[in-house]
Parts: sequence; structure tokens; C-alpha cells
Amino acid sequence: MTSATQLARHEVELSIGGMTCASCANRIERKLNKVDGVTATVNYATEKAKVSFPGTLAPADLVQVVEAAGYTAELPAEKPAASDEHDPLRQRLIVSAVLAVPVVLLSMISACISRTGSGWR
Ligand code: 9UX
Repeated sequence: MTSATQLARHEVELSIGGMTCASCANRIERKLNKVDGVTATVNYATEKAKVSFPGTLAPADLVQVVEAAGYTAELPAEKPAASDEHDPLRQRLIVSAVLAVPVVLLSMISACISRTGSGWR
């Protein structure tokens, strides 16, 4: 590993524009991965590039690499709202966990009743 990869790593998700076929994603991916210490995955469908890069680089450098390859790249908006409580997926997990409790209890109780014939012992 080069020293660049040992520095603190950062991650950024770029919005890529100008990809007209799936191979474009691979082309961008290769360009980015050629940069020392950079690991990138480009998703053609979502037009997003997930890039892990060392502290020696700035996100703007990554944009430049993509643009030099003939595509457009945009940095994500600063500070994406990261409130746990309003994450819909997380909320659904909590809700379904709460709903599952009575179901489990009920099945335990009915299993107990049917085994002993007279409820709890
Ligand atoms: Mo597809 Mo992209 O034929 O540079 S690879 S358009």
C-alpha cells in the first residue's frame, strides 16, 4: 500500500452526468481508481459515484478527474440531514419490532395453553 492510502480516508458520493451507456460507468470508475489511493464505484443507474479517497485529495479533485474524462460531476450538498429519528427505514424497523412483540407473546401463551390445557403453570 502507498502512504497515501494510510492517511485518513474520506468518502463522497458524486452525482455523475453525461453517461449515455453502461460502459461509461466503468470508464469513470477506471479513471478514478487510477488516482493514487482512490477507490471508486460508479453506478450507472443511479448516476452516483461512491468514492473513497485519501486526505491528500479534495473532493474537487475527484470532480476534475470525472470532468477530464468527459462527464460532469457534482458534489453532494453539504451536511445531508442525518437525523436518525426521521430516517423512514429506521422508523419502519422500530415500528415492526414493536408490533412483533404482542405476536410473539400471543404465540407463547397459546402454545402454553395447548400444552398444559389450563394456561400458565
Ligand atoms: Mo457507451 Mo460512454 O458506448 O463514454 S461507454 S457512451
